[in-house]
Amino acid sequence: MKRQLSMPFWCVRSTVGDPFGSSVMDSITPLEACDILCDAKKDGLIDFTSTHDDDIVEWDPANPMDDQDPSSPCYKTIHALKEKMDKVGLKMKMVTCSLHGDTLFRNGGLTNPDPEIRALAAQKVMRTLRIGNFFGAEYFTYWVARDGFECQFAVDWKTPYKYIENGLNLATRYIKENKLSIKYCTIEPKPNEPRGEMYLATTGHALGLIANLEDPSMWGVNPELLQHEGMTNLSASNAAAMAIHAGKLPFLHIGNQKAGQFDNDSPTLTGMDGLKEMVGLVWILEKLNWKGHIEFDNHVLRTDSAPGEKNKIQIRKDFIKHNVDSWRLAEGKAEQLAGNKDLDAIRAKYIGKTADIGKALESYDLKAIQAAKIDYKKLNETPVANAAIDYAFNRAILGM
Ligand code: XLS
Ligand code: MG
Repeated sequence: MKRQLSMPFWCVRSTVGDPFGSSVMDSITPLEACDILCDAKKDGLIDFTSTHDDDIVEWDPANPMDDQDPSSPCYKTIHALKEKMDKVGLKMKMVTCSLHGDTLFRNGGLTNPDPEIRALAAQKVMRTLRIGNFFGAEYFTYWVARDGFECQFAVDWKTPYKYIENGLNLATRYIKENKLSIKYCTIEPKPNEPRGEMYLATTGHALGLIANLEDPSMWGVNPELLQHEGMTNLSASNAAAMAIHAGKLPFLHIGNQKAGQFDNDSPTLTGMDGLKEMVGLVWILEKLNWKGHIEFDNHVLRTDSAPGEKNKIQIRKDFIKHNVDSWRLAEGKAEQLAGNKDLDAIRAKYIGKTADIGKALESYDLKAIQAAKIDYKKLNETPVANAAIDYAFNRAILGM
């Protein structure tokens, strides 16, 4: 399936700094980023974009309603951006509140132990939701960011999950009470950032917490694959499959990652690892008939970044094209695999076996299950032969 694609403001505005070196690329303004994104829309590369509040407007904690004030820089900027986007039909699909950039939130945003800091985080979330509504955004994302800990003895363990629930319920109430455009919210889990631990480390953590929210039907997840699960050597395959099974995967964040390293955020399929895993992930999305969209969340390679006025636009344009082309490669290959009858036949030899006892298990027919006579020896002596399936897929992936 040819999926709709989104490229966020923050990926385009990134100047590609890291903890050991400052920015490589010259910075660009939100309006310059918007022009790059609008060109990508005109060129048929992307359909949507998304943003943190901080990617497009400054935050003044003393003026939390500035988005409503026509004389404020915030008001003027969001109107100027929307005018540009409307001209080319570029849609703001998702908004997310930055609770990581400002130093105030270094010990957490929604989970900060100080209620005044939590209140500022809540005000910032509400402003982000209003900005999202202004753009007609459909999704609000909560990424755990600094909601985590560097020292376990420094946490009042009775509170963090309660505070996250409070914060997310507040977002849902604000959306409903003000009838905002946002129709669904997502949690974006991540194991660490970059030190310590985050409270919602994985897709499973996020799905578990959703059950405790006031309105679980408003909340899903947007795992960032391969990066966030890969950081702790978890698989993208079961993260996506479990979220789809739960009916809670509206969109995915996509980029590349060498498993076990800190958030590489390499562009799609780019780098030493991950090609097979990405193709496998997209194949799973096809096989499960998943209908959601793809949002890139990665950055220009540090090597490919370069300072200089003339580079600052072109490198970012090339980055978008590279992401889109690479995604289409993975998507094309996954479609080939999913439509390949020979591969289906090889899989069918080993998986998808049916028997009456299967029905009994699914319908909880306890008597039939208890009474079933099953040939343990025969089953135990039958090799499973996953390698044969993998070999067939490897041949098809490598085109041989
Ligand atoms: C960082 C996250 C972040 C979210 C949006 O690792 O991917 O960029 O996607 O807040
Ligand atoms: Mg992300």
